Amino acid sequence: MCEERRGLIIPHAQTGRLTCGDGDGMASVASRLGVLTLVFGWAWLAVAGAQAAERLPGETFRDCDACDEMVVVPAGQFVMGSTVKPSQSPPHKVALHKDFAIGRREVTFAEWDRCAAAGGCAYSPPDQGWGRGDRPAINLSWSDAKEYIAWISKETGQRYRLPSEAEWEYAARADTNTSYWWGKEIGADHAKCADCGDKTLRTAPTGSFRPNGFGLYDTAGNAAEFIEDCWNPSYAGAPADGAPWTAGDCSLRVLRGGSFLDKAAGVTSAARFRYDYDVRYYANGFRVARDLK
Ligand SMILES: [Ca+2]
Repeated sequence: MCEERRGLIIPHAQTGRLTCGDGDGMASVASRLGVLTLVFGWAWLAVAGAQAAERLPGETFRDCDACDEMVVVPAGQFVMGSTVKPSQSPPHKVALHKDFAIGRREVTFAEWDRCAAAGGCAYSPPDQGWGRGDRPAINLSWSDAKEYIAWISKETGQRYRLPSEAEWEYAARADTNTSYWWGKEIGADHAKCADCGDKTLRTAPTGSFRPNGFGLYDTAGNAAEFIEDCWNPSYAGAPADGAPWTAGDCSLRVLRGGSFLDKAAGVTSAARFRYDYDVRYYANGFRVARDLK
């Protein structure tokens, strides 16, 4: 009887001979060699495929030429929230156990319009006369965002989703614990907001400012970003594992990062807002996240 493990025939480690019984004839050995080649060929292809699918933290990629540019964010721990406002309290430890991918930019009008043209997104939001292209798609509700998520998932065969609130803040902080990822003060020309230097009250093309340490653009300001979680007025009882908070007032959803309309306090890494899930507003958009294999 040959040595077999989980359906694989194991070659002898030293001689290369099959560890078959003495009674096997040459035809039988040749047949088994053929099986061996086939099995190990499949095994090699499986390993090569797994390696090709593996993405490393910091790696950027797109699932298609016109798809959202994604960046891989490493698993890790951080302290979420702040003591500045009751809605941001209490600060609490969150551990994200898996790497995940998140959009480097807010979903742009170009990306949204592709979804609309394909019939995946029913609504074509107005751009306030500021232009489309690389500007963040605005005038969107949480429900609109979910339509885009469903469409891009189907188109690419990947599991896109909205970020959880914990994932969003972790990615926005990028290993910082200051009010802004760039430091303690709002300063000038770090983001698009009402206190950020250029005071024109409109969006900027995504990626107009330096990205944070994880490679994300415009987490602070520009378009406010819907995330998956239901609204809760504080973090008492919040998940500690990075999962979305599915309990609470789910007719309200959370917006993060503030927008071009907000002053300094509204665009901190800890700032939170709530909005009706089905109401559109000209400061509100979103960015996507995606599971890795
Ligand atoms: Ca933003």
